[in-house]
Amino acid sequence: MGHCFALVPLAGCIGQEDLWRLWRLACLDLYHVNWLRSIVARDGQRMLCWYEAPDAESVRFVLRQQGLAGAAVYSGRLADDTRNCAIGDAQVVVECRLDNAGDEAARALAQAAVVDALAAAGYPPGQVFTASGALVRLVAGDDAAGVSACLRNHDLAPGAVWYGRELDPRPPTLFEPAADTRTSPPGSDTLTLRSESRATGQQTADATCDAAIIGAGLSGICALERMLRMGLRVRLYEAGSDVGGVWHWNRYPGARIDSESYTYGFSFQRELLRDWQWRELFAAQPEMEQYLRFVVDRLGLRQHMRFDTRVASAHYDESAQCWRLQCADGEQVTARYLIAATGSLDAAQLPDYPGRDTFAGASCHTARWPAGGVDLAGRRVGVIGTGASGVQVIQAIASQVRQLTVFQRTPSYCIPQRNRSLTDADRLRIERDWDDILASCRASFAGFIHDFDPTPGLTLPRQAREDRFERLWQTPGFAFWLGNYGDLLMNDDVNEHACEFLRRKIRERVHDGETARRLLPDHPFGAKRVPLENGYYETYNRPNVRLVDLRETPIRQITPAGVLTTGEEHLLDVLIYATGFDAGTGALARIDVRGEGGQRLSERWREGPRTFLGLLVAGFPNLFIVNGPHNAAALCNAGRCIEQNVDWIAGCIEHLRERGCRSIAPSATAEAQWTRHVEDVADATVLSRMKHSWFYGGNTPGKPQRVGIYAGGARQFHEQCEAVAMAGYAGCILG
Ligand code: NA7
Repeated sequence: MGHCFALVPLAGCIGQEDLWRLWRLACLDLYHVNWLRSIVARDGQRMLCWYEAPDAESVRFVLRQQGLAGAAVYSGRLADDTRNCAIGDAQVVVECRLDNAGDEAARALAQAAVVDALAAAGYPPGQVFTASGALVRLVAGDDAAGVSACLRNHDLAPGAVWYGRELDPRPPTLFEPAADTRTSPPGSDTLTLRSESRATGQQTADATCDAAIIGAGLSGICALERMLRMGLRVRLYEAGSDVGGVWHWNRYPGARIDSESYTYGFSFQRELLRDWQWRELFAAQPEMEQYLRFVVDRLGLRQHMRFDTRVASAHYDESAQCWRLQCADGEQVTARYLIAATGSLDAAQLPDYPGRDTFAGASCHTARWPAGGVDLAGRRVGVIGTGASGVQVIQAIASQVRQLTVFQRTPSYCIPQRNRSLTDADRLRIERDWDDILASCRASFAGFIHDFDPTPGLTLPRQAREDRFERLWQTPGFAFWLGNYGDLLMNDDVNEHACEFLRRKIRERVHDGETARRLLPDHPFGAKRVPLENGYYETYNRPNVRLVDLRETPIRQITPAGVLTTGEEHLLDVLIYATGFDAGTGALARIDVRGEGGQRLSERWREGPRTFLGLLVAGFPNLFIVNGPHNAAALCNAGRCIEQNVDWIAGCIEHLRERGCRSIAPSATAEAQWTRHVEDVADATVLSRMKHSWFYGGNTPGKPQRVGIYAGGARQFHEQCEAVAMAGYAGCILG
C-alpha cells in the first residue's frame, strides 16, 4: 500500500453528510482503498483527498464509482506528520503542476522553491505531497490571497490556490460510548436460584445455569465448547434428535457443503484436524454430520445437551437479569445468558399453493427430509425450486427416478464445484499448512480460501477479463464468485460480463436450445449465494428430465395427482419442495422470545431485522445471536465466521464478569446506526438489485424486503466487532 492524493473537481457544494455517504458507498474494504482525509474548498468547487491504496488506478476507480469523474489522482509521497494534524483546521491548498514529471532532481528543486518562498514570507510549515506531475502544499490558515501573491512574487505560478476546510470523510463512529454504565460489585454474577416462576406463580423445578444455548448445529457446538472452557455452567437444547443443525435436517440426496471441507471444521483444537480425515474436498451431508458427532463425542459435550427438546419461550426477567426458558416438554431453565444458535437457515418454508395437502403421493421439504429417506427409484418425481438445495437434489436423483420434472421460477447462475476425493497427500499438505490456511481464510473477504482481487476488472481489457474468468471457472469452489475481481459485486459492467460468460457456458452444456434459454438467469451474478454444481446442466440432457418454467406457466394448484400449472397437469408420485427458508430472523422469531417490558422479538423485527453487530438486540439484554441477521456469516464460510461470533461473545461475557456486570444490551442508537450501516453497505452492491432473495427476506411472503445479511464481508465485520470490544463495548449498556 502506498499513498495517493486526488484533486477532485466538484459540481456543487459538498457537505459533511455527502462526504459520509460517499465514504459508505465506497464500501472500501472491497477495493482495498483507505480514504484518509479530505479538504473541501469553501466555494465547493474542489476537494483534495488522500488515501492509502495499492495504486492510483484503484483510487480513480473508487472515485468513478462515486460519480466523481474528472479527478486527477497521483500516487505520491505524504509527509509523515500529515496524519497528525488536527481535523477541522482551516487550510490553504496550493496546487502546482510539474512539467518535469520524470525528473526527480527537478521535482525536488520545484518543491524547495515553493517551500522556501512560503517560509520566507513567514507562513508556517505545512504538509507537502509530491508526485510525478504534481505538488500540493498545505498552508495553515485562510490567507489564500496572500499565499497566491507570495508565490507569484517569486515567479512561481501555482495551478490553483484555494482556501478550504478539513472534513472527516469517515462517518461518525457507529458506536457511541455506553450511555448508562452501571457496575455491580465483582462476584455478583452468580444467579440467585428461584423456585417460583414469576410468570405463573407456580412452584417449578427450574434448572439454573450460566448460559443456555438453543441449537446443536455448528454454532451451538462451538458456543457450548467455548462456554464450558470458560468455566460456565451451560445447557444446550436441540429440537432434533442429534447434533448437526442444518447438517442434521438437510439430509436430502446430494446435500453437500460449499466451503472446502477442511476450511470449515473447528480450529480451536488442532487435534480435531489431525484425528479427522476429510474424505472429500466438499463433504456430503453424511460426512458433515459424522464430523460434528465426532467433535461432540471427542470433547464430551453430549452430557450438556438435551435432544428432541424444542424451546417454546424465552422471557427476560428484568429484576433478576436473567432469561427464563420454557421447553415444549415442560422443562424450564433459568440462565444469565441466552445464546441463540438457531441458525439463519432453519425455518423451512413451504409455498402456500391451493391444494397442497391434497397431494396423494409422498411430499417433503429438502430441509425436513425423513431420516429413513424417501423411495425415489423408478418413480415420477417433481422438484419445486432451483436454489442451492434444488440444484443439488436435482443433479443427484435424476439418474434414479423414472421421470424428473423441475419447476423453476428463477434460474440460478451455478458454477462448477469440481468436487473430488482427498488423497493422503492432500491431507498431509492440509495439516502442514494449517496455520497458513486459517490465516488466509481470516484475511479474506468471506472466510474462504478464495479472496477478491483488488485490481478492478473494469480497468482491464475485455479479453484479459475473459481469460481470468475461464481460469476461475476451472477452479474448484467459489473461486469464480469470491476469487474474482473486487468490483464484481459493485460494478454493473464487470458483473454483466461475468453473467454473459456464465450464460455462454450454460448454452454450451445444455443441448436443447429451448431448455438452455429457460436456464439463463437475467439478474446480476452474486446477488444470491451461488449454487455450486456437479453436472447440473448436463442433467437437462437426460431424456427423463423436463424443465417447467413457472414464469411462463405458473402453478395454479397442487392436485392429488401432481402439479397443475396454467399449461398442464404434471403427474407425480413424489413432490420435493426445495423452496428455501424464512431466513435470518425466521428461526428465532418462531420462538416466543420476550425482552424488557415483555416486548416480543418477532414484533420488534416485524419491519425487518434490527440488531447491533448482528449479535445483540436493544431491549433484549444478554441475548447473544450467533450467525443471525445482519451477520457476515451468510456470505461467509460459516465455520470461520461462527468461530469469530463465538469468540466475540465469549470475550463480552468475560468482560461482564470481570467488571461484575450482570447484563449487556446495545443502546437503541447504536442498534439504529448498525442497522443503517448494514443497509448502506448492501445498497452499494448488486445484492440490492435482487430483493426477492433470502438475503433480503423477499422470498418469504409477507416479510418486508430489508437486507438481512452483512454484505461488507467477514474481514470488515470482524474489525467492527473488535472495535466495539476494544472500546469497552461502546454502544452498549452494561448493567
Ligand atoms: P433458496 O436459495 O431460497 O432457493 C429456493 C428456491 O425455491 C428458489 O429457486 C425459489 O425461486 C424457489 N421457490 C420458493 N418459493 C417458491 C414458490 N412458491 N414457487 C416456486 N418456486 C419457489 O433456498 P435453498 O434451500 O436452495 O438454498 C438456501 C441456502 O442454503 C443457499 O443460499 C446456500 O447457502 C445453502 P425464486 O428464486 O424465489 O424465484
